[in-house]
Amino acid sequence: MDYDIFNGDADGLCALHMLRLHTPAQRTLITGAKRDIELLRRVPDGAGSALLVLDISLDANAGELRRLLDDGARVTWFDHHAADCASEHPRLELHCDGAPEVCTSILVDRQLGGRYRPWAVAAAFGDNLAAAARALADSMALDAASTAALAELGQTLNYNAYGESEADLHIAPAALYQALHAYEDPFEFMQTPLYRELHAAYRADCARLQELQPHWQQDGNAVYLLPAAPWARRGSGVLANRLAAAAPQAAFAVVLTRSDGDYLISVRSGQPLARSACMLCQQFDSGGGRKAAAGINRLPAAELAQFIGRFGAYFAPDAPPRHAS
Ligand SMILES: [Mn+2]
Repeated sequence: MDYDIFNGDADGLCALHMLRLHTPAQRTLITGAKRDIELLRRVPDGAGSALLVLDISLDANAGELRRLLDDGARVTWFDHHAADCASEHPRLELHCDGAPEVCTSILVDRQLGGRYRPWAVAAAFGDNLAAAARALADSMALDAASTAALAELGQTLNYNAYGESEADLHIAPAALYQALHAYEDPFEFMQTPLYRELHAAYRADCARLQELQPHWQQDGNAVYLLPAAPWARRGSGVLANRLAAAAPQAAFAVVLTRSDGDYLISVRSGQPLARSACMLCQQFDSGGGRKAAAGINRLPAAELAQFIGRFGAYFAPDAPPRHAS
């Protein structure tokens, strides 16, 4: 059996969409909420299989990748998360680039020579890479209104991936992929009732986020605390992206209360090269991510004050730079 394995956010969805517009195939889909990244463990057996893997960290799946390659699987992988464990293998084709200005859909767009570029523009906006998204839009001479519409599309698709599990999401990512895959033109997809409903739900959750105040702030950096509610679980990613867009030089943490009382944390660094978000998050169990955006999957409830203390010290203006290795 062959598999398309992808992150359920805008970047993962659009990357697969572009590749399957280019090379149509019906494969078993494996995906999930944004943080469901250990997806290769869901592949029972790699013997004779072709796997396309998009927008999930190789390092987070390194053991399972080894297992599937040993089974005999052929694997193609596009991603922009940590891939330090990557090694050469005759059946592994890697397109991994951790540069802060690329996302998986941009890597796919390069591979396809810009053939389905409007989807890459939407994906880059969804991954909060506005400058890269605008550069791509300019390369197609897209007008301002069309660019803004693709930004809304990317943000809405990205929003749909946030939740503690797929149960929090309005549309399961595999179903959303199948709905949008019927449309080569993103502007046609944006006219569908399914998309309009999703966009309305996104706007409703955004309205609730507008009312939030910081839980902690210092030196222009801030920590926001969200309650244990489905709207907060869905909106946490939107909030993090909006904060980062509004103050690009600052650092933010969005602390989401899990249904069991522990915390799920997203960290954004405004200085990803000098103070990478992942270097802070890796100090905690279940922490990881990229230089500009990283997270902690589960912080015990009792450790919130400790986290905020370390966050404040790490991003303080007079703290020494932390270079990511
Ligand atoms: Mn991505």
